[in-house]
Amino acid sequence: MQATRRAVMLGLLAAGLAGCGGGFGIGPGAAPEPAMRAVPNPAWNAWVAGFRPRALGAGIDPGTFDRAFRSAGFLPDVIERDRNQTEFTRTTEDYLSIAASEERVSLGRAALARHAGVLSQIESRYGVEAEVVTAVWGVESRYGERRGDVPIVSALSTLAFEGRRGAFFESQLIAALKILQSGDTDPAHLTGSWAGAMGHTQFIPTSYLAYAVDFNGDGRRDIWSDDPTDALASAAAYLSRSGWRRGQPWGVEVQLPAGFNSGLAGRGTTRSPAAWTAMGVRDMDGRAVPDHGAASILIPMGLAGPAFMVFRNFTVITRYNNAENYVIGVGHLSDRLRGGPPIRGRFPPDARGMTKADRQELQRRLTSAGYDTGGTDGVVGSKTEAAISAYEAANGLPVTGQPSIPLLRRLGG
Ligand SMILES: [Ca+2]
Repeated sequence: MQATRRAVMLGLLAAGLAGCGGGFGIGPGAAPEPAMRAVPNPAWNAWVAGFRPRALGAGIDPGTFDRAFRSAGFLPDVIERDRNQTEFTRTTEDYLSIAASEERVSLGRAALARHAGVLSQIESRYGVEAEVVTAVWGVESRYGERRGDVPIVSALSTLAFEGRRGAFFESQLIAALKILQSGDTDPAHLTGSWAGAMGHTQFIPTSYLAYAVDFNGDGRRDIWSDDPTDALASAAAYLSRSGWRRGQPWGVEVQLPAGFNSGLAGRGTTRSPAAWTAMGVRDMDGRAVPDHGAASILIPMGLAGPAFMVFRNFTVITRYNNAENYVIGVGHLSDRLRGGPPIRGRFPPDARGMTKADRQELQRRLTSAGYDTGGTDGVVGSKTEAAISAYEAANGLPVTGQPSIPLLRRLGG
């Protein structure tokens, strides 16, 4: 989970398009973050003292600054996360297995029903469909379940002090202090992920300042509280101001004609749906795709995997988070929340020659043999690897922690 989130975060931070957190709610590990503890660090204290005049120069008043830092501290775990170089990017299949799992779909439909009134008001005000706002919520924090409890001033000051991308984190820290100065929340409630994404929809502080709204009218833009109203409206405001077109799809799954030139795939090539139709591209029922405006074809797992025709609203979601899997995840989850079907195209076997069904079967067999894989979603995460290692060790095999067809066979039927 950490690696996934981190890869997404880094991608969007590096691209300078950072809107929000990038999928705090995405991950095979259902467990929340372990609590992070501050430890004394004289060098961090010195950095804070040196930062204080810069913050005051940026318009932060001394009282706000001192209140914010009274309970703040250096968080070594944040540095560890930031330096952890084991990041990787999940395949689109794995990403969708998590982002649009049956569980996340059913939780989302329940959330949609529970908040139908306010989501409908948000849709009227901002022109962003309830299912889309709910899908962002689901991917970002699992509908508010994983908002993050890391103190933001501590996390951002630790990252700014550490120095790698220090300027970026210092600007986020100043934005966080502005949030406190505005009175929208107080230091105890200013919490989020280790890299500074906050609340139900995982806004980073600068995005909060630019887009957060007080939708329930209590005078505070509160994206942290149990009531998701302001956070959902803020996400809608963000998408709306990024150019969202109501009633238009983000994309549709399509089938490509035999011999389709994969060089035409990618966001860099845009054509009208009619032009794609003329080339033989069809929706999954074999019909021409209606004209939703200029469109690109995406084949995130190559020609052997599913294909999507994507439109302007795809690009709007990239303003929130530029990772392609993220946008497909949010878009597809919104379709599922609207009652749409799962992805119909086949996914190719992974690098080990295993399909998702193989990986799920392996997880089921390990589970029945008494090794906890943390679920049977077909996504190989740290729990599945640990289960494989434990099985291998107990059976006198070389310990690899890696799934394989021979291992699946060895585990029998
Ligand atoms: Ca409010």
